[in-house]
Amino acid sequence: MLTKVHTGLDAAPGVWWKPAHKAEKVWVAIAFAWCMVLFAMMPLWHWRGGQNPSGIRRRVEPRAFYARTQEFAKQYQVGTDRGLPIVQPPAGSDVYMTALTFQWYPILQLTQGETYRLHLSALDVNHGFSLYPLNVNFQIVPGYDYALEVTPTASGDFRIICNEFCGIGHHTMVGRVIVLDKAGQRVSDNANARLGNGATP
Ligand SMILES: [Cu+2]
Repeated sequence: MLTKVHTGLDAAPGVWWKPAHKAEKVWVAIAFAWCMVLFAMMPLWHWRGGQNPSGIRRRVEPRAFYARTQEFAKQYQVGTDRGLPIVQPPAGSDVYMTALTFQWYPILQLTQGETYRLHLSALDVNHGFSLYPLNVNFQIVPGYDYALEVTPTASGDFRIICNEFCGIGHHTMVGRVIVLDKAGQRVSDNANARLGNGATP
């Protein structure tokens, strides 16, 4: 006995479609109108929103940026933590940080209330800058210098987590930013220090 199998190549028997019901049309219209509202809010948020980063983007050669970061680290190095230099730049200066598989180079030591121009870029692949436990997130793309005007508002020992999968050691890619208090002292009893890998130099 031969059973007819419906393959989808032929139209299904019977009336399988019906014109859209009035209610369905109304819902499609509402959904479309809402899409338009959200679409219009994108430029509105860009111009009126307070959450936009103050970033300046410039093209850079990744190796040149890394060389500049190394030069910067050498200039202002004040210590070492497991092979990575701890760098304390003067207030108001240009600060460099390079993301590479699988580290954030170098460790920055900044002062609360001072303003810095932080330059971020990657040496190899895309990385994600996520300052923990604060909600600060940026894409770090090789070939682009992403400069941000930053003023740390809280002292402590912060971690940078890579939030863009970058390879086999991605989960180990944890960086560190130390923010000294206004008197230039390290905050010793700080809960933030225990949130990351808990290292103390
Ligand atoms: Cu990563």
